[in-house]
Amino acid sequence: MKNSLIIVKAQIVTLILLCCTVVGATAAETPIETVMADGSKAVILFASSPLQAMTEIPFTIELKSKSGEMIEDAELALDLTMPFMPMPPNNPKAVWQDNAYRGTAIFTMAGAWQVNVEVNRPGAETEKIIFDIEMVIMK
Ligand SMILES: [Cu+2]
Repeated sequence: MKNSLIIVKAQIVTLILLCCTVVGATAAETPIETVMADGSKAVILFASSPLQAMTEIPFTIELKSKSGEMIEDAELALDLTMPFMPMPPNNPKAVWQDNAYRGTAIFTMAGAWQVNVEVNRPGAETEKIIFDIEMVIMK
């Protein structure tokens, strides 16, 4: 009786582990952080991993103030480029919706990329932040 209980418990644990693995595999994301001028954190989260060229990749950007509050009133201007070569303009929109700035990016080449973001807030100077992307892979 005791043994069968242990077996059932082991099966439940295995099932939970399996579920977590499957969920983890489908929920692959690429988060990249950078720091704003006042030391607060900015995060861009791409909805896939690894990042693949010539693919529409939804992303969210979260900006926090130094006190930890979410910045919701910014206008963002994005410029996607590669650090080691000139690239044609690539300026996806990122609009505030459901607690984050949301948009869709397409990286037109494999390699290292940069997401340059101009943050414009009412009554504040424009701030420029850069997210460094180590690698976008070929499709
Ligand atoms: Cu390039």
